Amino acid sequence: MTELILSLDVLDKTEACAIAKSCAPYIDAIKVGYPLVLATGLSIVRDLADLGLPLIADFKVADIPNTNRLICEAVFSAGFDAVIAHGFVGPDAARTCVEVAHSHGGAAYIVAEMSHPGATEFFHGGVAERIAELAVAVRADGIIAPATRPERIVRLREIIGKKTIYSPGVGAQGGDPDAVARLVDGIIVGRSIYAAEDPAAEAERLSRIRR
Ligand code: O7E
Repeated sequence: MTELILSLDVLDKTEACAIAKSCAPYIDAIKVGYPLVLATGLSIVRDLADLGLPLIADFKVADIPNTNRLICEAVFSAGFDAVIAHGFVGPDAARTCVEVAHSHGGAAYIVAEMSHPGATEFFHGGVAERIAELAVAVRADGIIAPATRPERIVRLREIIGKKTIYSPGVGAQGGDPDAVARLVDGIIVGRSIYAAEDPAAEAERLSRIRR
């Protein structure tokens, strides 16, 4: 079954908690990134933890190994269950994120290719493939691949095999959830849910998408 991950990119704590609570029966995890954490502080993690869903820290960690370690330790100490890191920083820096995640019993996912139009400038031409290979080499739990380019998901799947693929870019960015869901382990959805008139109804609709 393809997971549905809510990307909770709202800026108000009360609104974030209300949306998360109403969608909770239909989603498998919540992705929290810079917009929400910078607006509300890390305490949002404790507020959301009450829902009992895995919390994924989308900080796209991309620094030297020591700084990556400090960031990831803070992520897991705050109560997150998983972290998302960039792979273009190289194997030592990416491996650090994976090691810290695993030492906390958590998971680490590496961004192989991004979903926006400009991402093709640097990720295409073999780079995304190399990052996917790196994700395998550093024993990451999976990769992030673009729902806006299903053919690229297919290509990256060839490299990573059965590892998890989480895919953002459906809905607001144009990706078709029906086409993508059968290719990946989870779709990441933000605006289509949280900006909907009835976020819970939209989450429920998307949750019915199965491989
Ligand atoms: O377009 P939306 O509103 O459905 O939101 C998509 C979310 O996924 C948003 O938080 C954005 O920052 C994130 N995202 C992408 O849209 N494209 C990517 O290539 C990568 C991510 C991302 O989350 O990376 C880590 C999973």
